[in-house]
Formats: sequence, C-alpha cells, structure tokens
Amino acid sequence: MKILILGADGYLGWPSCLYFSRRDHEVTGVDNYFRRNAATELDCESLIPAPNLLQRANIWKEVTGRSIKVHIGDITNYEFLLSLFREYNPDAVIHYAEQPSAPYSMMSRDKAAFTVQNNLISTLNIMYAVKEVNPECHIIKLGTMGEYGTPNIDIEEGWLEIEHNSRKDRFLFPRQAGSLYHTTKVQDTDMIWFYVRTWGLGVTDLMQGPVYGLSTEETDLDPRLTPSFHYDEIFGTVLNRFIVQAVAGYPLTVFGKGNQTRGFLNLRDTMQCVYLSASRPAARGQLRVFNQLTEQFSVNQLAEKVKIVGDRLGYNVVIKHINNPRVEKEDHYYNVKYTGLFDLGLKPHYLTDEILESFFAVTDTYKDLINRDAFFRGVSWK
Ligand code: USQ
Repeated sequence: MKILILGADGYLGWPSCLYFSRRDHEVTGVDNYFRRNAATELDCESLIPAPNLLQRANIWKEVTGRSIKVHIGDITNYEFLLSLFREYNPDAVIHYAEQPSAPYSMMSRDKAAFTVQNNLISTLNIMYAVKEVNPECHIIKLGTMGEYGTPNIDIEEGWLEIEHNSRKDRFLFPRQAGSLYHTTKVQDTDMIWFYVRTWGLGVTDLMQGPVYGLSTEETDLDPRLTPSFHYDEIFGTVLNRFIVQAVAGYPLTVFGKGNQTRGFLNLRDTMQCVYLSASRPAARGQLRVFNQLTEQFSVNQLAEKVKIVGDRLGYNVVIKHINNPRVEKEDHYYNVKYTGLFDLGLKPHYLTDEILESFFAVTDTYKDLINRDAFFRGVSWK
C-alpha cells in the first residue's frame, strides 16, 4: 500500500510511519514542525530530544534498511498538499496533522484562531485533494472521544438511531465538546460527513481517547527512534504526565474531584487500530466511525494505579487535587461502546502493573531531563 502520513513528526505520526514501513508499505511522512516550534515557544519540550524528521528517516534506514520519504511543509497550503497527492497517488492518507492540544486551544484568541484555521483547512484540503487526484484513496482521520463529551446516556460507536413521532433515522451521535480543540474535531466530522454524502469519498473517523506510553516494537529497535513525548500541561496527556510527575517526585496533578472518566489506550494499540483501519478500508460513500479505546478509567483510578506501582518501586508518590482549570463535569455517567476495532482484530495491551513498571523504568532513564516548570501552567478555560 502507498500511504501518506500527515503529521509524521508527532507522538502518533512517527511511530505510525515505522509501523507501516516495517510491514512493507511505501510510506511518505509530512510535517510542518508545528509542535516542535510551539514546544520551543512555550518552553515545554519533549522529554526525549528527538532528531528531526529527516534525521529520523535516515536512522530508520540505517537500522532496518527501509526507506521513509519525508516532506516538510504545511498542508493548509493546498498547492503543497496537492503536489504530494499527485507525486505519490496514495491508496490511503492518515490525517494526524492537527493542532492536538485542548489547553493550547484555550490559551488565547490567536491560538484559538490558529487551531480553527489549521484543523479545519487541513481537513478541507485533504477532501479536495482526494477528490481531485484519486477519490478511491481511503481517508483515515483522527477524531477524538472528546467530541461526544460526557452525555448521561451510553456513547454509541459514532451513530445513533432515533425514533421521533413514530419515524426512525440514523444520525451522527450527538456531540458536545469540552474545549475549542475538541470543537474543531466536531466540525471536522461534520465537514467530512458532508463530503462523504456529496462526493462519495470513503472515510474512517477514529474517535480516540487519551493515549499513553512512549514506545512501540519499532521504536524499541533504537533509542533514537523514540517518539516525541510530552508531559507538560499543554501537550502531555494525563497518564504520561502522572508517570513523569511520579518519577520527578512532583505531586500528581489531579484536576478537581478526579472522577472525570475517559477511554484510554496504549500507544501500541493506536498503531494496531490505524493499521487495521487501513487494511480494511471504508467503502466509497461510507463514513465509518470507530471508538478507539481499550479501557475506561477515572483520573482518580489512574492516579491510584500510578501511586501503587510507583510506591512499590520506591518513588513515594503523592496525589494532589488541585482546582480544575478546565470546565468539565467531575461526576458523570460514562459508558462507551467500542467493539468495531476489536471485530477487526485488535489485540489490546491493557494497563497492567507490568506495563506501568516498564513505563516507569524507561521514564526513569530520562529523569535528569525533566523540566518541572512544565508540569503546571494553569491554562484556564474561564
Ligand atoms: N487531567 C487531570 N490532570 C492533569 C491532566 C489532565 O486531572 O494533569 C484530566 C483532565 O481534566 C481531563 C482528563 O484528565 O478530564 C484527560 O485530560 P488529557 O489532558 O489527558 O486529555 P485531553 O485534554 O482531553 O486531550 C487528549 C489529547 C487529545 C485527544 C484527547 C482524547 O491531547 O489530542 O483528542 O486526549 S479525549 O480526552 O478522549 O478527548
């Protein structure tokens, strides 16, 4: 398969390049280094300094003999994106190239505007490029579980059948996002669904929960292949932050009551989910939605797990509840359906004590690089 990976320098994008390349697919990775530059601007660099994308591709070649083509550029520039589609005519495109941080989108008007512009125009451009060059190209779009919010009913896998005045129809499951970033994902979904209905494109929308972990089988081949890994308040996800906080002897920052519940998955399982989706594409005219998670936890449950394993390893972990800088429900019902990817063959890596222990062990090797100032910036939703 010829595969175009947009956002190839990121936490998910880079390991995805390796995952597909190792399975004999022709991979082209594209990135504009937004996250690298934003992390420098905000002084919240990745824990592990990552070589740039061109250097990483060279390291991959040196380690495995396999090639990954790399382009540095901005896909909100339509001419640039179109030239890539014309050059490679991919069978599938994976769209990770969005501003991915909820706190970043809430920092200022300018960062909010950037998030809207980047996320919506990049998605729009992909729709147009696929239609113009090859409408058979399967679009795999990273959505987010945060599109659904925390409704007081079960969360179905993308769609909901509604009976109203004794008539029935099937609609996208109601969305009510909790940040501007998550709202742009809702808008993406609406736009994609419009073009699927109108142009008959084939799209898989992956509604992913927060991801944790810092390695995959491929990145384990050489430490220089490790993905970017953020633990700061802007770009770090909750469990990654808790592990680094525990290693640094910094109290785990539980926001508010900590009963907020989300669906989580291991970085290794994101690779499987994306690969399974690409291997069994959506049909033309289909918007296929998968809820991409393997387990549900509350923030308190995650903090407890990190404390139990961390204490056993001698870290003396302290849990601290701090005023929640976000506007979100802290006590709510949460029950998500997520069978689609399991039906395709997903073999989950659940959050066991062994997984946590190995996560602690790798993180500890980078202990001296932890920037404690990055843990809390107090980005407020209000
Ligand atoms: N939280 C804490 N303490 C922290 C950080 C987070 O209690 O130090 C809480 C948050 O308040 C929230 C939950 O943990 O209730 C998850 O927060 P998060 O920062 O791990 O995740 P979020 O901001 O929702 O975004 C992340 C990714 C985003 C992805 C999303 C999936 O950055 O790209 O779309 O996870 S989901 O959360 O399901 O929408």
